[in-house]
Amino acid sequence: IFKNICYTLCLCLLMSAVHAQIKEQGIIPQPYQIQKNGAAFRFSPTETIGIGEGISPDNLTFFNQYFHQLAGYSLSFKKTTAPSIQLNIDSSKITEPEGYHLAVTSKRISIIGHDQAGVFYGLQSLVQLLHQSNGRVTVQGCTIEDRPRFAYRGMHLDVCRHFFKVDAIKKWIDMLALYKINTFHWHLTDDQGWRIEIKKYPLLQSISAYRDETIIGHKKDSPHRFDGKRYGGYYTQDEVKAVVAYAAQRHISIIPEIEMPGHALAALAAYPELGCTGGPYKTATYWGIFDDVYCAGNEQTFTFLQNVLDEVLPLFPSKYIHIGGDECPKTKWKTCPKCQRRIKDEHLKDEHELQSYFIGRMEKYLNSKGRQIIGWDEILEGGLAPGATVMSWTGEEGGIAAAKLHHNAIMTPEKYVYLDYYQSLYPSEPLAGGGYTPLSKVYNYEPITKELSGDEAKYIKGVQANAWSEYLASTAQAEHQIFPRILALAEIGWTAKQNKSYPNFLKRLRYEQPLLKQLNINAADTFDEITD
Ligand code: TNX
Repeated sequence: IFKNICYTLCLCLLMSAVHAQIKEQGIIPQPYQIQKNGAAFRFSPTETIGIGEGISPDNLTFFNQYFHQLAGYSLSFKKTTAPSIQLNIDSSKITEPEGYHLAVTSKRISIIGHDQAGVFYGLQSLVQLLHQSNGRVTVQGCTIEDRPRFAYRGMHLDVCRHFFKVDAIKKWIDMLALYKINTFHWHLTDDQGWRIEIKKYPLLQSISAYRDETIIGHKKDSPHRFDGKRYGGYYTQDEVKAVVAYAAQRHISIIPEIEMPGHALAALAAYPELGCTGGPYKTATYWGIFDDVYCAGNEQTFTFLQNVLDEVLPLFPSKYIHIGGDECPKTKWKTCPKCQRRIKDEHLKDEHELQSYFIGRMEKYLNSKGRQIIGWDEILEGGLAPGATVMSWTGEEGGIAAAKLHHNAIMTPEKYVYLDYYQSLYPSEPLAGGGYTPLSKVYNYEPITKELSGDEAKYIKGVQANAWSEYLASTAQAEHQIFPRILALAEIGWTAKQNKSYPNFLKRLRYEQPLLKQLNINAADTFDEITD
């Protein structure tokens, strides 16, 4: 009897723990307003979702993907009104772009979005509220009113230092969508590899996409791992198109980055006539900054880049094209007769103004094709191109300066939001980039600094976390660096400032971790500083 009582007691305790878990479960990023009502909606396989006027079934396909994993069955939907689950668009009721209203009672789930994206984000919140227990899928009762703080919520991924296959990219795009991130910045060209097929320049595929060794280590002299094999790869244009379409279904815009005038060694290895000295050059086999860059005095450079962009633009419908602009040493330009002639002919003061000339010229070209440019904050040097958006990485100063000049800016300061940096001080952390950006530091980053007036602050369009891949030698390692810190970034981008709280975020993260596991994400669990 005693044994039985103990058993029952344990069971009761367990049940209440499960119940508590359901109650505590939350959403990342934290919604604008959320009120729980203690009810629970129970799904059954016969349920049909009614989708209102103008809602794309794509929104639901994505939801069903998660739902199926959890429940073992999918929900069917029809273009009508349904008694229990209903999705609608109503921009007069929900006034903010990407905003939505979600209401769950024991009898009914309703999502109203301002637009398609709003409905989609309502469904993402629903995914995070779903709970499975004893084979039953339930969602806790609540009323949510939600909308983003910033229009631009991004993640960058460098696929040059290490290459990631299309399947991995798609998997991560799914994750970004789940956390309401709407921009994927795809860093496609760099010294260590050129990763996008350009049909007019086949040597970019046969030479620039590969390097001699696989390397792990920093700079030339630090510990290397040479395995003697050719390393590399690239995405075909068909693959790129497929990824862009996949992302668009998930309300993510992909911004391609074609680096110029620096970080160009891989391209120069194939087309040495584009460098100041004429080469020969080799695709870089270690990390860092290299003196050999595109020659700014050579017309062929501009022809090459314009031809490249002519093939890139049709693949990416994004408003923005990233042209790099960072870390471009001026050493070769200083002694290059063609560059010096250009400085003279264009009445430029120095090599910094030559960089500005370079970017300005490329901006004009892209504008003529209906696109806007984004560049790293070094594009401020020597004068900012007229319509450029600044991506502020060296600090926040670049973004502040841009906003004061009434240029759009995106904050991505390395000190706070670099995902290649260490996230904990545990000795078990794998080799990472030189900085330290633990979860709390990412979370507490505030993109609107006090130097900006209310009017100037409007030019800060949002935030982005950057995953440089020098040390991301595998998809598992990439996931370890990206998750869970990208969830903190998502909350900076989406959640109203007054609703942010790190302790509360950590609580919600605890309930998010099983979902990350279930989705096969190798998230770090030693993600914060040792506090003793
Ligand atoms: C700086 S951030 C770079 C990258 C490196 C990164 C390493 C930026 C615009 N340039 O080329 O990969 O540091 O953290």
